[in-house]
Amino acid sequence: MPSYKFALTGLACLLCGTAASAAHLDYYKADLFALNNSGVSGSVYLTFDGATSDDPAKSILVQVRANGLEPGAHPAHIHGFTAPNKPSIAPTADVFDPNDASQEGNDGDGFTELTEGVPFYGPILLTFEGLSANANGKVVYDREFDIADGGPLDDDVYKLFNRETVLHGLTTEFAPVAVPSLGLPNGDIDGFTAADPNYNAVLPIATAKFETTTADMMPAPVPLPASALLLLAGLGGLGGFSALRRRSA
Ligand SMILES: [Cu+2]
Repeated sequence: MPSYKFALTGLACLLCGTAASAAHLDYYKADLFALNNSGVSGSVYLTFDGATSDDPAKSILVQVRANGLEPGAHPAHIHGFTAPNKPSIAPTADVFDPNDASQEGNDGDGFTELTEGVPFYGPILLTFEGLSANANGKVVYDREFDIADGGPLDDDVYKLFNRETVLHGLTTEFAPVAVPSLGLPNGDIDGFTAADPNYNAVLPIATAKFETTTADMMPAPVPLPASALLLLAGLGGLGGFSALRRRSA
């Protein structure tokens, strides 16, 4: 009987362990809507990795696959409100006409500026650090971020379908305008006053709200750069070589 009992306990523990280690993943996708005639297209994907009994840490994997950006670094974020379940709204053409000065908070200068977008989508909740476009204006970005338990990006508390992504940064030929309240020397644009071409780092270029999706809709991870592959091949080669030496010795 002791051996039977041991076997049963072992089986129970095995099942228990399987359940505990099962990942708690939620998937979201935002199909980008171009703002300010940026020509940007693509999608932003989130994989929320929630707590399990053997791994209480929470994280979000951010994946951006986009085209049509100016080459170089771009600010990009998840925006949202900290009030429970208050959804962000994408300032797309159906809710915000940048030429309509009669709309509250709209200067009617043809641009959807940061200061006009924030009331719709809320403050920054997460910055996609290190995001940049290559020489062809393409972004392929994967990065995982730790998420505070109970914080505004904890999908268990504030569902991520209430959140929104915004990509920023565009060169225009209009006069930059300071936004002292945000500490930005050129955070706005006077779309009525022509100027030399100048880069406005915070001008929104694309936005979208996240929608729930499934694992099969997520992009493949960023392939390793060629240098990393060479290094791995080199390490593998060395390992193979030493194994060969051990055998022949
Ligand atoms: Cu932003």
